[in-house]
Amino acid sequence: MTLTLKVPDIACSACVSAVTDAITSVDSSATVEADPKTKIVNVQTQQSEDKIKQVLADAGYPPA
Ligand SMILES: [Cu+2]
Repeated sequence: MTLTLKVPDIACSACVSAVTDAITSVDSSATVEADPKTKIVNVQTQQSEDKIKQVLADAGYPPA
């Protein structure tokens, strides 16, 4: 499934890397695109939306 999440705490490319690593740690086949300007994260994943939101929150980037 494809998720579009707003993650306000993404501020730079290091944040993008952290978010991407967090998601791929639970779904190695996930595709993550995150934009520090819009704070939008697009995720293609086999995991549930709840799982991805939980992972992001645990990584310090809670979705809005
Ligand atoms: Cu950053």
